[in-house]
Amino acid sequence: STVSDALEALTDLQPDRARITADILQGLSLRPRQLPSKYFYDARGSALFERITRQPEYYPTRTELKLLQDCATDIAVAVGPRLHVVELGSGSGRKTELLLHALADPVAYTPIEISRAALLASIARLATALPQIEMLPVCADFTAPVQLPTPQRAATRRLLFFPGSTLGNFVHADAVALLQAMRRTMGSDGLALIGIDLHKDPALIEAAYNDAAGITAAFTLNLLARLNREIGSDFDLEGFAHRARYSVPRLRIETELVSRCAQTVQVAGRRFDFAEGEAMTVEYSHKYTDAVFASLAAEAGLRVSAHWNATEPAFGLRLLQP
Ligand code: AVJ
Repeated sequence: STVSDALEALTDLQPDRARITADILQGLSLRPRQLPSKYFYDARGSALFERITRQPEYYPTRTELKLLQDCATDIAVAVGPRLHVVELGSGSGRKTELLLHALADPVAYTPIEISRAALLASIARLATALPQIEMLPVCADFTAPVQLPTPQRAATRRLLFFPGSTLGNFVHADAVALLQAMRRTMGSDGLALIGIDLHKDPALIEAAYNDAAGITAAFTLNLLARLNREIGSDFDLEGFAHRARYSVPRLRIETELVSRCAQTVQVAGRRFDFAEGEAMTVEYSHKYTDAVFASLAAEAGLRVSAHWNATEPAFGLRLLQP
């Protein structure tokens, strides 16, 4: 595609103000309160996430990029030619570019991305770098059902690309539901390539979510700024602090926004009281062992047909099939 073909093909299902408000009100009514991490990704949130990926402490992105580079040829052989590649939460599309260059004659690429700004920027770059591939972008929350666009040229099968350990942002039941939905989307002859961060020294994991430059803290707090702007809430950004701790029994980073004082926040005409020290959960980043991941996939009716691991720091890619 040319860049203008790609923009013309864009399916726009970006969550609207009513959807976001309903999700936030629901999360604020829970105890502990929860805000969905998918709303981190407005234009500024996506830009802050890109800065996180360049922090020395944040190992996942560079480790996965290197792993993809090292095993790109193996992956291309394992998945075969003429695929329709569909990516969940495509962000900047840096990993995709590597994958698409390695595959044999890919037919089409569908990035599904909640941040329209990130999606448009990645499409502009990829359409220019890979003009032979049909670009069929979708701006949407990938956890909601999405009707996938059909490529003009027939693909042999679909490959769902889900890198970055984004699966780790889902609690067990939601991860199983998402993998089941992916199994239906890929079809009986389809494939999924999933990146998963692996359990390792908790100190290394915690450092990755508490970078010294404070970019992750700014990223977490940006959620409140975004909500204030888009749904008219009045969160005091000075009134909350970022906290990210690794739970060894749960194999996950738990990121919270902790109220620095007793305060009241208004959202859509409703008042929410916070006690001093009260924590809102904003994100989980689950880490996996081989056994935990294989059984998660099995629960969704998928089997691991190939796997590639990076060591020190540990990170994995898994090829799944129905
Ligand atoms: C979006 C899954 C790649 O959980 O590691 C990074 C998001 N949050 N730092 C992750 C994130 C805080 C990230 N992923």
